Amino acid sequence: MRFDLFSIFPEVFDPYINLSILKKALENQVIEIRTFDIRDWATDKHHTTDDTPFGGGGGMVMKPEPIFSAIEEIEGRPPACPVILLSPQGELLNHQLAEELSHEESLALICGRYEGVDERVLEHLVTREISIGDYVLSGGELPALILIEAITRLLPGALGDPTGASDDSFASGLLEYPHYTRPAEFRGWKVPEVLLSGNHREIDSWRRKQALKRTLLQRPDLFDLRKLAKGDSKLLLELAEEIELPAFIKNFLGGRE
Ligand code: 9D3
Repeated sequence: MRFDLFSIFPEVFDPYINLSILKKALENQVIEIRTFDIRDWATDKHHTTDDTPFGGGGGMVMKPEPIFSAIEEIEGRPPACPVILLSPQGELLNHQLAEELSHEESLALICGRYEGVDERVLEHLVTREISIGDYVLSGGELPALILIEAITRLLPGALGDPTGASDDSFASGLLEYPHYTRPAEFRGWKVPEVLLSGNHREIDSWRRKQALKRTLLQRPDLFDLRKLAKGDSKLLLELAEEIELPAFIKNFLGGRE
């Protein structure tokens, strides 16, 4: 899969790209990343990429011409791939969106700066607008790297591990169970007995119950009744004795008795 990054700060990508999982995926030719400086397509003497907003008000707006020229020269006119603008107004990135985009051959990612981008870029060039969450950043560069990493992890061969990302927590709709490693006792805090038992049926059941419990307590919004497995009703009934279950879980359990 190819990612083409368009930014006025293309140099910020290199240090992160050449690390970690992205580096491995690049070496294994699972992905290709090209970075482009939008400034290279600005035609005036000072290579201007921004200007003051029509109608007044503070801040600067990214000019349309250099962005159109850059994207059309690299991706064709009209572009042959999805053109994504990273923006605070976009749809929120999640596992499902990353999974959907992982099936594309190629993506063009535009990283905005300043107060925003001239609306004609959104109307006539961009096919999709994506945000990474409801907080203010200074530009789309870090969001673009986050999007690339989230997608790359889902590509076959990107993780050294043959199981890949299929059992990743957000694919299952549940948060992960608690993890422990040696020592079995640290400052008097013991690892749960069941994990030392060697009984893998019991361990699997304990982990599943903990994953259900955590999700219900910390991220009930993630909980998807359609993704529940066979033994889960029994585990949820046990959890009803330990925590106050959300109403939708009580209804679900009630409806099965
Ligand atoms: C002050 C009003 N802001 C609108 C919410 C203006 C504004 C804030 C931040 C305009 C641009 C930006 C720069 N941010 C991004 O380009 C961005 C972003 C983000 O700030 N948060 C979450 N995801 C993203 S993706 C791109």
